[in-house]
Amino acid sequence: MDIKERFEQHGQGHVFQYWDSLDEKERAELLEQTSEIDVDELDKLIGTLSESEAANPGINYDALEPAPYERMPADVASDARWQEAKRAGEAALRAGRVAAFTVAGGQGTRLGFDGPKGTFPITPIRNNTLFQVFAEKILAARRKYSCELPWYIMTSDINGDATTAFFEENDYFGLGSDSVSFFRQGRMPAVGFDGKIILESNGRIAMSPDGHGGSLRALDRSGALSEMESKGIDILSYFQVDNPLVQAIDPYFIGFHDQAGSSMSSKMLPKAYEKEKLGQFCMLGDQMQVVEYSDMPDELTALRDDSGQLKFLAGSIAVHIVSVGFVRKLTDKASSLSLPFHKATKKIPFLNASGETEKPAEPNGVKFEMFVFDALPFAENPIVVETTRLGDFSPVKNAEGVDSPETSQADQQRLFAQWLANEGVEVERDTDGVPVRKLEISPLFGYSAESFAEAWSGRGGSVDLSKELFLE
Ligand code: UD2
Repeated sequence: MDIKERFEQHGQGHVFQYWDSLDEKERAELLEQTSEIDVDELDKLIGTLSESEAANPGINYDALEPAPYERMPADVASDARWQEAKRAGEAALRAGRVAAFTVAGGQGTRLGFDGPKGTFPITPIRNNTLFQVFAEKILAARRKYSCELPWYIMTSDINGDATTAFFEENDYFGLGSDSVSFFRQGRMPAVGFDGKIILESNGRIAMSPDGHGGSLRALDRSGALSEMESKGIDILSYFQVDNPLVQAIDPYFIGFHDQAGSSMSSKMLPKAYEKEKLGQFCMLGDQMQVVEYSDMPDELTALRDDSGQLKFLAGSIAVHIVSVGFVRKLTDKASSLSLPFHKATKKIPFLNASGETEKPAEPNGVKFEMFVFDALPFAENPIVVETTRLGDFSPVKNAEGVDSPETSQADQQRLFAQWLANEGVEVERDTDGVPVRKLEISPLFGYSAESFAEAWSGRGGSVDLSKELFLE
């Protein structure tokens, strides 16, 4: 059936109302936009417009319990269980079963940075970008485990071209262009409260990225999933573009996941304070679920156990291992599994009666997004593994204040100082624990406490601590 007819049948024919006045380029663009829209899916979403905006409208909060997690022992090196997991993870890496996967489709609006977020400079001395930090972590793991370890990066319509151009310009940071793949996430149209798709100009629909949950179907649509299957890759190490401290490739985490036969595993941090903006790992009956911080009722967030510790302690830092077979299952057209869409009421620029694009003063419609952690209720044996804050998490979200470039650089340097201290080298620190003189360690030298210790012992010699220190 003709695409225009299909939209008309679904009450969305107005998106083509200016067709006759559009030039060829505009027509092609509109056809591209409309071909991305699944009108049946959209009908269902429009049917929910009058329902609550809560991301998990059906959740029975009274039945919500904290999810169990694998606690990190004080001394990982002498813990038999953790060492066994590490061996399993390293074996999977050596066998070439692992790929890295970064979601980098977001817009970085809060950071106020004009460009793909991964191109933001973040290291304290060299000002290396987020993408370079991850690239070096992946390169280091490739060297250590002699494996291909390809890297898949999800971009979006907004930043896809700029991202690939950036990798080209930087010669793929030594990874080789054939082992770094980019694909774009899907888009969703914004709709008004009346259920009509919003036009932002006479030839353009207001569309936005479909959320990081869209990464699963984009993996399938782009052919990345089939490519992994043909290469024997069954483990995806998933992380967000905004977190330079992430252990992009963590053999312990991979090992726990593999040993448990889990389809999706996650890392947790004990929340630093009640209202920390982290999703919450919960159980609803026998299903694991992340409840986003904004949806968690205050009474639950505030609950404490007898020892005074938060009852809902396990915060999600958006670091997962996802099995490739699970992504295949979730994206299989024949399966009835699908991630729910979350609704967000927004001010969406629209085409006004005088034919101009107008920015509304009040919210005028709804955007739809999927969240990757909504796959957890479908997962078999999902496990949650504890990590340390400095060892895995210091995101760059805001231009200033909490989770900003300043806090992230301070955390990077705290971590590097800790690695040096483990080897008996004390750098001078201020009262906040941040080194007084700048400190940076390239992931190619060390990307974890253990890899740093190995490199340090092999290096020999001393370092000059009277000035800033960069190790690579
Ligand atoms: C996310 C989690 C939160 C916590 C926190 C840790 C959600 C809803 N919340 O919060 O629970 O774990 O991270 O840092 O995820 N992205 C895309 N495409 C999109 C939207 C986002 O690729 O359409 C990427 C984006 O580039 C970024 C990541 O997803 O890498 C996180 O997105 P965000 O900044 O919207 O998530 P945030 O900080 O609200």
